[in-house]
Amino acid sequence: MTTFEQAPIFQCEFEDDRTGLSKETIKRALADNLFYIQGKYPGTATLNDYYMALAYTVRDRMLQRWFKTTEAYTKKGVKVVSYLSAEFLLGPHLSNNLINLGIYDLVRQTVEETGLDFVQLREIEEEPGLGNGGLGRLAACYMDSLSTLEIPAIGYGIRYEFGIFDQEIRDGWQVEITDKWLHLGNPWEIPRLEETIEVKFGGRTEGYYDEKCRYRVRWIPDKVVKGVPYDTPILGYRVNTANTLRLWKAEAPESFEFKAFNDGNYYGAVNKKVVSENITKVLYPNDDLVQGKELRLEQQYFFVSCSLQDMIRLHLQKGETIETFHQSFAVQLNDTHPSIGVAELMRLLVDEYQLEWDQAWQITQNTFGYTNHTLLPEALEKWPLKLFSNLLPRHLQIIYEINQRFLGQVRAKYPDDSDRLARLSLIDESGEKYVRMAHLASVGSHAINGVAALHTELLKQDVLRDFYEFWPEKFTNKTNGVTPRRWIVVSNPLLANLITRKIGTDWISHLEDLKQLEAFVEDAEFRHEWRQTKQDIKTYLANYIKDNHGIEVNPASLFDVQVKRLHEYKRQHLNVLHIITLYKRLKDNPNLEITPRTFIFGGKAAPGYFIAKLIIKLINSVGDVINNDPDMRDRLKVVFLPDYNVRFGQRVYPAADLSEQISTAGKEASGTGNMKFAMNGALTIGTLDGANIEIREEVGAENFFLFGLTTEQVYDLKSRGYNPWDYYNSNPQLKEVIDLISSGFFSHGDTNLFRPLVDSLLYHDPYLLFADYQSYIDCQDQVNQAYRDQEHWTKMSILNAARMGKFSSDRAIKEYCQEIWNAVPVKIELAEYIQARA
Ligand code: PLP
Ligand code: NBG
Repeated sequence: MTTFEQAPIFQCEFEDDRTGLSKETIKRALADNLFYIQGKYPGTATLNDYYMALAYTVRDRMLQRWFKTTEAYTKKGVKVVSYLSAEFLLGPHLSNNLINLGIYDLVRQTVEETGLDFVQLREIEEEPGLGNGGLGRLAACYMDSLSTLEIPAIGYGIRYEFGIFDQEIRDGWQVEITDKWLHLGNPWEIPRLEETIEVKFGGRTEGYYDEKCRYRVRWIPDKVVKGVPYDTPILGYRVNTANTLRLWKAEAPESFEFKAFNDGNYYGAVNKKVVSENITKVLYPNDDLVQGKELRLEQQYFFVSCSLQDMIRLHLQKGETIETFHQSFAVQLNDTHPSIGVAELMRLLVDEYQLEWDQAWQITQNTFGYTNHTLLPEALEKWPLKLFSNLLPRHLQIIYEINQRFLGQVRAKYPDDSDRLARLSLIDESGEKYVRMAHLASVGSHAINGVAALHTELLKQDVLRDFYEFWPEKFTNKTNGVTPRRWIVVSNPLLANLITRKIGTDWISHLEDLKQLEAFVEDAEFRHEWRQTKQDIKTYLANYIKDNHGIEVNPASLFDVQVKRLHEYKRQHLNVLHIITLYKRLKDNPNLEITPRTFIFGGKAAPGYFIAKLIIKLINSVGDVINNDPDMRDRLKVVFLPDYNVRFGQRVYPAADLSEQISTAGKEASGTGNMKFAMNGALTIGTLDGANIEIREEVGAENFFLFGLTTEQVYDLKSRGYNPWDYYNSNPQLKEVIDLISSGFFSHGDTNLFRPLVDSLLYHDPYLLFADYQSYIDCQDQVNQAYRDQEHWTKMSILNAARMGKFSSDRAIKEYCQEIWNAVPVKIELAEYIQARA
């Protein structure tokens, strides 16, 4: 027998008994983690301690995969997709990881055998809310698909200490509460202190001649900040790939300045540290709006510089030379937030690695792809020149150089077109000067894409028209998608089970297989099960609402749901106009037969967006009146559920009968909530906007409730001169509804409360609610009729889910891989004896 002293030191590989998946090893790991990591034993452990022990137990089972994945990517010739995004709205990790590992039931049973309540532990997890909405959630779905498809990938972003605020509703108003998601620790991440990177800010530049007498520029910054990477494994579904999400935290280079400290200036000494660390303190809580704050540009540059330096380091570690950088990394810019990367990569290549400009430019253009996510002018980022040059003086010079060369090309193609030059320039000189970030991204990328077919067309015709005329070949469409793992399997296990009983499990990674469900549409038994499943999920939600918000809702009523960020273009207030219309009808005619409905809302408003906050107040005020009016009985209910986030989405999408996707045509780039609803068997009432159009094409026009003006009609009406008064004066029903709000009926007689909202509609109505009102009401009446025929409704519901294959993020990621990134799968192999255990 070998003794301890005789044991060969490196014989033990990384695998140990904790990688086993038997109940016994899981129980042992739970106990060990509780004791050795949390430092607790069952007598003193809190619920959170148990959750942490469970999370570590699950993470341990991912580490081997993670380690093997990282190792495989260090090989020469492997191209890695680098997804640069200021937001990743991940949602809770635990359930998703259990599903992807294939051990959800096993772990749940094991946990329960130890006497713990699995659901309670699952629900205690704080979700990382590191994003505002659709854009950040898309990044999270794409990370899931990249791993599931075994594509080498790394997500780069910011580790905000405070993510999107928590929302409370007090007296009907939104109140913002700081999101302290890290306060009890984050078991899913591992800091990699040894891979810290330095980022420079401010200062000045100076020219010099290098040893070959070439003119060069160097940047002398006045501040340096450290970027510390925190890594989270992102596991694919039932594969061994675990890609990395690397989020950067800002730290001061030294804890504090000893000189100032010794001189007695204690506050001065720590101040620098505080200022540096502010960079990653908080997520800007704006969706589809930019604020132009210096700290925001600092955040963007900080994470982009850390990430590009990190990529270059990884590339050189493979033994490659800098000239082949673009063969190692395909970098995608998730909107313009990381677009400063174009100038930063040029700076790194030219100033730090001493490449010639033309070669550096070729590498840069080959590296980047740019995804645009918005058509709203207020969301297109531009930075005042002064602010930009103070923070990034070298980058401004580089941008000028890029611009001069680019405009030279434009001039060659369009010799006497100074208007075009001004429109295309990276610098907006029409008034105060700005750097236009969408232009920088477009010039510096080899591919530009929109996120739904209509959106891409509108980019070509409007927002990026001049770029399209100049480089038509750069433009492609990549319609968004969402991951069925989180948005069906994790969030709707009842439906997932029903589907699986009929068609097996392949649909989970090949969503187009849901088509097979069409064969059962005429099967009355199946329809019954489908309807019953929806009913059960609605009952869960109804109980949840009752327990947590004290509102009784009727699970047999039609659940009409609008959950998304509050924004005028998304038109939650159009939905309210419909609710008031129904209310009026019932008041005027108490015995009217109507389809009972529960209107469910959720969503956060940007803290500075007054009208959006007033819309929340209006929803709650209308709800108060309706929910307390005995005439409404069980027929109408209005609930605004606070703090809409990923976890909440998982609860509510599956329970919806009707999905409200009612934005003004031409305003919603794509939408992804629309996809989550339809996959879970909700029918959509929607305009021809964003991905609604493609959803309707897939599910069939007869299974979709369409209303409203088209984008063309919207443009046309606006160009003819839109006057909301015309609609108000000619539509008595609309007039009644608006007058009721104005009269103070929903505001205890206060006629001023909703005046800003009503006036905005009467005098401007920029999102054409009045123009679409009647068409919306008529369409809602059709919904009522349709819902009465439950058999037919169920058929439509099944067909919606069955035809949603296109909207898997797996399909979207395959398109990006083939048409933009040129990336291919790499199979990750585990050690044989681990595979045998798994
Ligand atoms: N916020 C959360 C938490 C989500 O899950 C989603 C879904 O995609 C969104 C926002 C975006 O919703 P929508 O596409 O309806 O704007
Ligand atoms: C949002 C769009 C949505 C779209 C998501 C994801 C921004 C800037 N844009 O329509 O408004 O679904 O991006 O592409 O958040």
